[in-house]
Amino acid sequence: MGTQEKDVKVPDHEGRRCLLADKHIDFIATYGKTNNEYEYYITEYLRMSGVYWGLTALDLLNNLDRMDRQEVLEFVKSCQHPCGGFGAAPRHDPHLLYTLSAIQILTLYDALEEVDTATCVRFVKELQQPDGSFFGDKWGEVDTRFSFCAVACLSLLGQLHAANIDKAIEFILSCMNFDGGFGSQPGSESHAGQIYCCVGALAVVGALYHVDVDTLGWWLCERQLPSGGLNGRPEKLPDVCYSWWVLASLKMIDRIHWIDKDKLIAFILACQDEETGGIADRPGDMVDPFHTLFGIAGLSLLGHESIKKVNPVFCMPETSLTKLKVKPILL
Ligand code: GRG
Ligand code: ZN
Repeated sequence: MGTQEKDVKVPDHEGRRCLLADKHIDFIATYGKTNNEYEYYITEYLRMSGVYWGLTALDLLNNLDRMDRQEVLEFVKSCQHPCGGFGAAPRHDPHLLYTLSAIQILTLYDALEEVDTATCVRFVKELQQPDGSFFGDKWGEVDTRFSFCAVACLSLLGQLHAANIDKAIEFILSCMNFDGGFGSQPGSESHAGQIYCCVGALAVVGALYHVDVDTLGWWLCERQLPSGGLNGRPEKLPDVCYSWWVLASLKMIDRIHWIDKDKLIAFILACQDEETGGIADRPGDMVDPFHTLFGIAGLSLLGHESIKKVNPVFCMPETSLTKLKVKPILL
């Protein structure tokens, strides 16, 4: 007897919805200002990333001007520490996760010169360890997410050479598994989110030729379930954010055509809230800015005509990356 695959039902009429762009724009632009104050308050610990998710979603929908540029830039500046790193909110400790989000926001606004980028480069570089891995902050947790954050930050700042790139590659490759995927550390199970980070970091440093494209591509396209949605590893439920982690990885290794596009589009569209706007992880669940961004970014990779083209490595509109000196190298 085979094991029952976990999945969800997509009601037929919901999959046939169209993209409710105006509703999503309103949802993002009013987030934290209207009726979700409690939710806004309890998510302060990740505010910088929340601002990046919201701004990127708006930009992909051609509505970046719905936010007050000066207000956002003041917020970002107020989160930089003398060491160069950024916290999630004022007075929060600096961390690579929020440092990348801050640098991404500044890049979206073409405003990198408004902060101290030289000390930021030093902050990132000093978190690299002798084995090539990166600590997320001074407390010493190691994770391939932080390798991605580090090289992505340095690349956006035009300072990739500041870190030991050969060692960074060596560490990422030590996290590669027999199934072609990558985990958070050497020996950890493959997970689509970590795969995005490792494949993305290798693309940034021009070392994607190390991946086993067929094995990894097969593992990634096996993430699609009968509902059309993608999960992050075997035996897990589908979730809209994997439309980003999985699809962006497939795009980087030139295997996006191994996915059933129409079924995935229908799944993402079924996760929209028709009343409030916004996209949820699964049909009928509560919407949030995180899944709203990754749903929209996924639709962009799938070629949706009313969404700007998204860069599969940085998850930012291609239009905001024109000044990048060294571009990621995809397969
Ligand atoms: C610039 C887009 C961008 C990202 C920055 C931090 C980072 C780099 C990437 C995070 C990648 C990652 C690990 C994503 C996974 C997020 C997620 C849904 C985790 C939940 O995992 P589980 O295993 O849940 O608890 P499942 O879905 O497996 O049930
Ligand atoms: Zn999710």
